[in-house]
Amino acid sequence: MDLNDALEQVRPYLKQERFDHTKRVVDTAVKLAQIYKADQYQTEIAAAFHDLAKYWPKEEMKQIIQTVSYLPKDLLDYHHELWHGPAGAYLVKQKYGIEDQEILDAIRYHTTGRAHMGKLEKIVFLADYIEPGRSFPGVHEVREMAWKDLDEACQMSLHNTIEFLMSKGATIYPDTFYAYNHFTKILS
Ligand code: DGI
Ligand code: FE
Ligand code: FE
Ligand code: FE
Repeated sequence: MDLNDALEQVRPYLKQERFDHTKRVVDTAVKLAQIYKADQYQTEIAAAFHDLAKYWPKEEMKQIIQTVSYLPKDLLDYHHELWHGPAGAYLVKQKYGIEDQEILDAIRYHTTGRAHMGKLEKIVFLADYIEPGRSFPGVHEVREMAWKDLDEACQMSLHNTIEFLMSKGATIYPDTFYAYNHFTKILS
């Protein structure tokens, strides 16, 4: 499975705009991988598949989370937007036989983040946030930081996301807070 194989596998599951986003995440993640010396192949595969389950039927994702023993059941108490990472990681393993835990974790945690993320997880998490198609408030500053300090850029993106969710009165999944606290502690 190379990058083009992976992109061709995900393409039918995504709308055109989401597929274009995926390709920009791949490009952005590969640039980050070069700077921070992560493996290019793992980066390409994780980024290509990160949103595989973005449009998966909600009921099927719910069933995956309910039945797969290692997936936390409390995800079901939060917004369904948080299900596509964990469900996607499971599907990538089942459908394509990808067993590389670093790739699977980068897909699984790409939306929420978590404390103690590995390098590949951080790269996919950040690339998803800063890819050139994104226009979140504050994304410009995060993009500039991304080339200087991976942890600080992740901390900034988590800060912005938490602020955004709170401003909407939305709930925030605990892993997002754990990720934010982790980066904030190691940077202080
Ligand atoms: O799938 P993408 O749109 O490319 O991006 P994503 O997987 O990072 O999804 C981000 C969306 O998830 C964003 O609109 C905010 C929403 N969201 C809802 N609850 C939470 C959350 N994001 C985080 N990090 N934590 C939450 O608890
Ligand atoms: Fe996503
Ligand atoms: Fe994200
Ligand atoms: Fe994405």
